[in-house]
Amino acid sequence: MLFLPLPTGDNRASPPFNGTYSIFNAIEPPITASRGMHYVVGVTASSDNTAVYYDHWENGLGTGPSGDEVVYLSKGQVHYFESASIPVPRGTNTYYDGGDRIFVSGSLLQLVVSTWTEHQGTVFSDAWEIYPRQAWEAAYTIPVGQDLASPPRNYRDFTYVYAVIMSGSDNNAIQIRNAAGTLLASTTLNRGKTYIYQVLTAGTTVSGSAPVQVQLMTGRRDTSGWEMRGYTMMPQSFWGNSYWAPVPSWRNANTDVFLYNPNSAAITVSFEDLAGSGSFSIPPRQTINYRTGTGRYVPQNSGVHLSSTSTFWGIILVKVQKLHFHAETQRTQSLMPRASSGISP
Ligand SMILES: [Ca+2]
Ligand SMILES: [Ca+2]
Repeated sequence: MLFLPLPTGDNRASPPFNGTYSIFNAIEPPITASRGMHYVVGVTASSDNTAVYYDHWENGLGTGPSGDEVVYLSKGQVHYFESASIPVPRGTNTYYDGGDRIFVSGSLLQLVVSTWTEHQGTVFSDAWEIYPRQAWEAAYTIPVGQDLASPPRNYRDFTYVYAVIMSGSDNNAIQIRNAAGTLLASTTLNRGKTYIYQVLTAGTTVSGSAPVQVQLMTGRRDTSGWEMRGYTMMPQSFWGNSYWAPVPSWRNANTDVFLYNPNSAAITVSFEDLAGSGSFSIPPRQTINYRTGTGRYVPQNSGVHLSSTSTFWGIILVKVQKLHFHAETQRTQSLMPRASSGISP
């Protein structure tokens, strides 16, 4: 079972958010709200006779293999649920959108969500890989925050960082804390409902009294243009101390990896790529990128192996220059632990 994240319509009381529209509009205003939002869900079946039950929130969420629509897929078949011009503010008319539920029987389903504003279109968007409800946990640590955009790091890609937190059950007590453990915000979410939090500092933690899923929307805006990126957060219990980052740089695209040390002591991270190997240190509860640690981006045609004696995690960022748009599109990815990726060095 999956819950679709990134709704256009869930509001936080103060400051007001009209769901993801408000985030897009914060990164690159003004975006015309009256043109609405676009939302696409792409699903791929891993075996024949896969039944995909689509359950809209607008008429209430059901449980188990039920919903408002059933699609049958064969192995490798792709299907899209897509809506255009979803109103802002949202209202309750039916669209394919965040807050809906998908139940799958017959196979594992690969599911990717993309959303954008109709005003700006797909040049200002990204895609999020969505984990099934069974893979959610109740504790997450966000490896990036808006403080990274300032000195000494100057990682401008994180000028804006928003966490979009969704609950899979009713009466889920959500707490947001900084890396030192100080409570920053709290709320209670029901099933399929969302809370948006602007992440000011790297290492901010999200916890629930029951499992949640957490998506990130990050952005920058300056004289060279604007850009937005999306990430799906991995629960902290899945973090490890050895990763393969399988995304190389290529012509006109630089790949970087942002690594967070959740420990109370500095850790040493060893790296190996096609250009060589070495190690660098990450201070306690801080984030540094591959370029800072190694002096270079991930080389072309090269993956990266990263390991440490302690737990850490990170996200991969690819910057693709698209000069015609005077903006950038990008691919993003979260680091997968070696144990779950099945890749051997
Ligand atoms: Ca819907
Ligand atoms: Ca329904």
